[in-house]
Amino acid sequence: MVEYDAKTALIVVDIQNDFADPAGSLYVKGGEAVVPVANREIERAKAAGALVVYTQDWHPASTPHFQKDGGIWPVHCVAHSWGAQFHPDLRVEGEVVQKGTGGEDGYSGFSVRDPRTGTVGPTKLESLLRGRGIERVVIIGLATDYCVKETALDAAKLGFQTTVLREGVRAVNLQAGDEERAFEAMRAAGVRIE
Ligand code: VGL
Ligand code: ZN
Repeated sequence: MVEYDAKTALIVVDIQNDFADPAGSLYVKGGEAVVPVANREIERAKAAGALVVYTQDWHPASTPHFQKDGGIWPVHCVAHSWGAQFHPDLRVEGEVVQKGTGGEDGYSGFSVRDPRTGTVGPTKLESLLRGRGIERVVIIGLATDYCVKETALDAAKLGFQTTVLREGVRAVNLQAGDEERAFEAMRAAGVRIE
């Protein structure tokens, strides 16, 4: 069981319809199962005075992130669409950090990357955490092998003590084994898998 306090932030990654609803365009198998886990952790975090923040994949209708525009993904999480909305059962009580809004790949909650130029820029997440004196982060959400992994790797690199709650994440597994490789990469970077 992870412990929360005022210097800990719970980061809830991309629990949006396109990933978490079986009818979503990039449905992650078992994605809906993370919703009650997230709600339980949000409750525990809040009770302990921890910060709760949410990330939201938020793409324009056309972006090189999408297959149809030269990328690898089906169209998903288009700004303001049903698929981009948080799962209706998710408790949303905290600040939301949107990523990919300018057509970038936004895998990490901390940074976005222009797929054409490779330029990486920050989101508001780090300054939000620093402003609250956060030292530790707990990460849950979707998907283990993309946004959860990249968010956890960035968090560890930025010096936050980082824990990923295994029960609260699910993987895309585009290739067999991606999930295990993601856990390995996170562990190698000093992330605790709980
Ligand atoms: C994600 C693929 C494309 C994620 C976002 O949230 O893990 N995966 N965009
Ligand atoms: Zn995306």
